[in-house]
Amino acid sequence: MMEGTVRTTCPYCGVGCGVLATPQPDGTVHIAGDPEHPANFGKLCSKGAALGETLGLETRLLHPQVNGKRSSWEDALDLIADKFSTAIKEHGPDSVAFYLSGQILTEDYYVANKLMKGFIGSANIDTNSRLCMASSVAGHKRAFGSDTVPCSYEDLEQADLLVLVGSNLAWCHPVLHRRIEEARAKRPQMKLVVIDPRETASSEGADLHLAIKPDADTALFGGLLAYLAKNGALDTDYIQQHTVGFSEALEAAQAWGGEALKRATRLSHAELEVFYQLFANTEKSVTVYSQGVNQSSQGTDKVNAILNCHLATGRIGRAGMGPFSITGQPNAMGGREVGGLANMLAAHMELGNPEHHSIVERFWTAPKLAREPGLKAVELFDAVADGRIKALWIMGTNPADSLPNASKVEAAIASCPFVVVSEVAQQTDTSRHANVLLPSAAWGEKAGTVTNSERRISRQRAFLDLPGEAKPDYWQLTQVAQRMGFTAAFEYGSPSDVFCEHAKLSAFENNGKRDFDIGAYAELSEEAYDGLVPFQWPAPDGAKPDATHFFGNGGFFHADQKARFIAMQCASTSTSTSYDQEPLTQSDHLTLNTGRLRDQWHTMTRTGLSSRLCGHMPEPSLDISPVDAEALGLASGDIARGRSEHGEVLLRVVATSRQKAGTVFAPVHWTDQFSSNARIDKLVAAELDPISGQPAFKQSKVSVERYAGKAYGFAVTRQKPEVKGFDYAAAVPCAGGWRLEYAHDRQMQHAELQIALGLSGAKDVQWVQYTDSAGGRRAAAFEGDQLLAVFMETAQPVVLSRSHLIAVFERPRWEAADRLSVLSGWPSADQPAKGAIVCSCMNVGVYEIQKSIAEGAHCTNSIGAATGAGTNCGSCCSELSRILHDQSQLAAE
Ligand SMILES: Nc1nc2c(c(=O)[nH]1)N[C@H]1C(S)=C(S)[C@@H](COP(=O)(O)OP(=O)(O)OC[C@H]3O[C@@H](n4cnc5c(=O)[nH]c(N)nc54)[C@H](O)[C@@H]3O)O[C@H]1N2
Ligand SMILES: Nc1nc2c(c(=O)[nH]1)N[C@H]1C(S)=C(S)[C@@H](COP(=O)(O)OP(=O)(O)OC[C@H]3O[C@@H](n4cnc5c(=O)[nH]c(N)nc54)[C@H](O)[C@@H]3O)O[C@H]1N2
Ligand code: SF4
Ligand SMILES: [Mo]
Repeated sequence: MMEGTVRTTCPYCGVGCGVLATPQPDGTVHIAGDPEHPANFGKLCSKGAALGETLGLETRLLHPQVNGKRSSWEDALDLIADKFSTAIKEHGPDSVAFYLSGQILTEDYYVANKLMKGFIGSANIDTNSRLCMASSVAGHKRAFGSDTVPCSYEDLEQADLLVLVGSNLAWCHPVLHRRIEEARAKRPQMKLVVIDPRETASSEGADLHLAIKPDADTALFGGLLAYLAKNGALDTDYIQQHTVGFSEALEAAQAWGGEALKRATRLSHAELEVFYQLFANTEKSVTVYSQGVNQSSQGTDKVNAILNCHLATGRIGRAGMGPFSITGQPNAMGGREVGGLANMLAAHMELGNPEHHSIVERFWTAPKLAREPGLKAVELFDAVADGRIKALWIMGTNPADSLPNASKVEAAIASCPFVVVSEVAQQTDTSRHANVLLPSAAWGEKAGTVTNSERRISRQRAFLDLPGEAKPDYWQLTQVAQRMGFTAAFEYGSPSDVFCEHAKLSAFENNGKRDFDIGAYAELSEEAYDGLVPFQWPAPDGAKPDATHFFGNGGFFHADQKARFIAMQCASTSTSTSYDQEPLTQSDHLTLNTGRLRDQWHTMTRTGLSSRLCGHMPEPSLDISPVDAEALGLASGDIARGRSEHGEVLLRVVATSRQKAGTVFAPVHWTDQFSSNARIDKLVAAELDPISGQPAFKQSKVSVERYAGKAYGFAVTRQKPEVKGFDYAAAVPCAGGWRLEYAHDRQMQHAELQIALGLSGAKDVQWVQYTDSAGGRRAAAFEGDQLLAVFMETAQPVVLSRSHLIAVFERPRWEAADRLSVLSGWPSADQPAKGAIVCSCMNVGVYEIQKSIAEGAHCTNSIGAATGAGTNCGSCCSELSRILHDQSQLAAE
């Protein structure tokens, strides 16, 4: 390791990669993968590799604020304690709430949960994990009696069949995807099946892609269960010894005849047969699933349909086998472990279970233990909207953007009498409505632990000083708790005190009765905590269990130690009747699917700071099938208005055969901070899974129509543009400044544009401009010899080389004679254009990749050799394959 290097863990996805961070003398931080971390063995994806570019303080919240004015910590904390105490006194404990995040650390989470459930006496503490993992939690608990993920990452490499259901692993868990790719390269017999309504980077290299009808997963896995029974692929011993309810589940699954199954899934007999046969014949099978499963009004049923098939074949808890719910956020698992959901207690104990109440009550010496479940995320914000919640504390999440029916949620937050937001970013769509803003310590400044998808607990360590007056989240909570009168229970000297207490509680009166036990870590010294090496649970005190799997020999956590099969009434899949009409070309019948892009993280407060990451997909897009696009008069590059009964957005159209007719796809990432009108959750209805309370984010009914603007522009500016004034606008950083795409219903006045382009502060602006014969405008603003902004605007979507204009912008000085050349919009013949950036690490564009293929590159390696693309983190390799594939098809035509 380099001198000064600190071992820590990536703050993004649930893979939980180990990171080596080395602060440099010039203030930058060198970032590398930790070769010793068992999640990534040195690898990082594009987001992890760019962490060093997101540590700047320009957009950080650095001081507490009360009602928009800077305040001292003392005053802010006193005020919070007073408002919470008053609300509790006047309206009872259920009039206050915490809304937290799978991105805060276990220590933060533990303190918040203890304060709310043990001392305030309410269970109104929920988190964005409700939007993320709640259906998996509910499915696990129904089947296993506990929220246990039975697999480890090694299983992914040891399997002979991997089934990805509703998971775009290549973009959302890229390092796991790379590990799988490498395992497949070594063992080509290993098969990969992807079940996803659209083609994705993950389906690119799959042996089989089932473009299933949205939400038909319960039917698909019900059909599989029936097939396994019919074809002698059951493990009858396992079923007999370790489970109950098999015959009822099978009977329900058998209700699906061949035709009904085909109609429900929109898959052919051949497709179903190939998948079912593969699964039946491959003992070492792992089913990986994520939001295409969880985020559905039948998410819990989908989970149990998958678990049923693994229980029926006894393929669980052995090497290379099992159902594997992959978590999204870096500490989604830690949040579940401390009980940070409204329907859990602590350390995987339950509300509503008197024995558990007693354990936790005595352990905490809790004066007022909550015994009933609290409000789940969507209900919680309903209660904010109708005035039941008088004081709300939001920490590490941005609900004004990420909850369904986002405009309503934002209005609810705005109307709440008292809102605290703990944030690292100066302004978010949520924090603009806060009464009190608390500056939180960010990644690299705070210390604690996170648990990744395979139950591995790793340390996050600080390698930077706390900037401004920022303070860790757990500290903020302890200070308020103490001011509310709960001094003794919240006197922690450091995160390690919190961690040890959490570990102790996990072991307290446990004796193997509860899955979550990390008693071996209950007595860590400060030094031992500092040096903690990543470990997997269970880790009870005393003998370390030899296996890292659960349930290979039964041992479930229901009272009889047996797993439950769940009988799913297959009729439940027919609720989504609109999918039966195909192809769906009626504009008011499109199903909106939403999800993630490779290089952005959620609401972009951090990844939106890296120009490299922002180069990948710089606009809020709407993927639509060519059939629907044609029917609606839309072409790629147009702007479309998406509308539901809850709101509307404007998005850039991408017509692509990856999208099936009747469905559209939009990314989740865009907020008012980067776009004028693209917050996708404004469209999404708050339809919930009745068991888990998780919203159905992937199946909204929307209409789509062409937006007929009068002016379409592209600009590059030095200062952050003001996106608000445009109908459509998206602005992200690029090398040397900001890139802006916009569309408006009229040509803007020059003065308006000047403001929008961030030029209002510039003193001596000189414009170079011309208007072409079609009325298009091109202009560049200079101050002295510096280029401040350049824009090109036409009556139709702008065709020009964006990458060229961005490159032009990087030139430090402009002589008067050269200035007009800025306005050409295309590079001269000796400077080839890059095209849209595909490889963000090496800054390689699609034109360069296409050129290398035309010149003979025939695989991702040879593209890499010619252009550098894919040679660093490898996150773009599936896109390179896609370009190769498309290009070779073109050549064959
Ligand atoms: N780059 C990046 N990575 C991330 C994140 C990020 O913001 N950016 N966020 C992290 C978080 S918190 C999470 S939760 C994970 C999410 O990780 P994923 O679940 O892999 O990501 P999504 O893109 O939300 O959705 C996955 C897929 O589900 C498919 N799908 C939609 N409906 C259905 C259906 O009915 N059935 C099936 N079988 N599939 C369906 C979608 O088409 C989509 O491709 O990613 C994590 N990783
Ligand atoms: N339509 C649709 N909507 C979705 C989804 C979908 O697939 N489709 N997915 C859902 C899912 S799975 C998820 S997980 C959510 C994610 O949605 P959110 O949780 O709302 O999104 P983030 O941008 O991750 O919000 C994290 C916030 O915490 C701040 N932050 C970062 N570090 C710290 C810290 O250390 N302390 C504090 N206090 N704050 C910090 C960040 O600046 C940011 O504002 O979105 C959900 N919404
Ligand atoms: S895969 Fe990427 S985002 Fe996820 S933990 Fe690893 S480096 Fe971070
Ligand atoms: Mo998530």
